[in-house]
Amino acid sequence: MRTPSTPGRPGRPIRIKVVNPNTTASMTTLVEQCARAVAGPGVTVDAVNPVTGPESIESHYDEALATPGLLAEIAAGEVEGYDGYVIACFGDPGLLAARELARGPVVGIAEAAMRSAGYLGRSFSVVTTLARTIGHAQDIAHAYGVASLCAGIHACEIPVVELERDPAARATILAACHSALVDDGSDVLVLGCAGMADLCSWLADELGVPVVDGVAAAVTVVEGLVRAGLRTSKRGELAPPPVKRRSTAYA
Ligand code: 2AL
Repeated sequence: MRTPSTPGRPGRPIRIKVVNPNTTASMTTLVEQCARAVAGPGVTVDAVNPVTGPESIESHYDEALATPGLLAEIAAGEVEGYDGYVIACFGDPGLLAARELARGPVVGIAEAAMRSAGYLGRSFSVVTTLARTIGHAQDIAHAYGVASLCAGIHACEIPVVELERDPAARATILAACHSALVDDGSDVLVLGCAGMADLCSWLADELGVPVVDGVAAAVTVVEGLVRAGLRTSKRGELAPPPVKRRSTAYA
């Protein structure tokens, strides 16, 4: 029998950098706790957020403003020696640009959650923050090729920063998840915001269906890809961006 080989696998602990692209440090702490909770032995996870940019991302404008800070964190991560990255915002802002900068895998939480949900049931429903983010979530579900599995995307109408502050948030999200499952006839629930990550197992117990938190899903995927010695392809579209003059922090 041939000896299995895993080319490019790091011969040291795997280091994953989780970037919360908004500037709310308390949310970064929550995301880091949830990310570390699923990381395997010998895996270190550090969560960071940019110092400049919006406090939350719930519009196309927010996404555009958050992306330079996110990319600066990816570029810094390459110098710091991280093996892979998670983009911890459900719109997956800057995902393809981040892949151009990184050698290791870069996984967005929406992509990881929606793809993982496809393994767990016939169809999934998403419960997100504001209704204005639904169109973008639909767009990326199409882009990832999983739109046919997505039975519906629903808003709880709680702004991102209120997820931590609003004492009624848990009950509102639970009610939104319950009616999403009933309305859509789906059998898996996807959480549509990194700020909901800490509610995942409680919601699964309450709802009696698998609940996928994208932070946990993305960490698991990055860890698995790195363990398997797999990195971002540098052959074509995701090769490093062309060298040119750029007046940005990360050029
Ligand atoms: C998010 C998220 O995950 N982080 C953030 O700032 N906004 N998603 C959302 N649907 O509002």
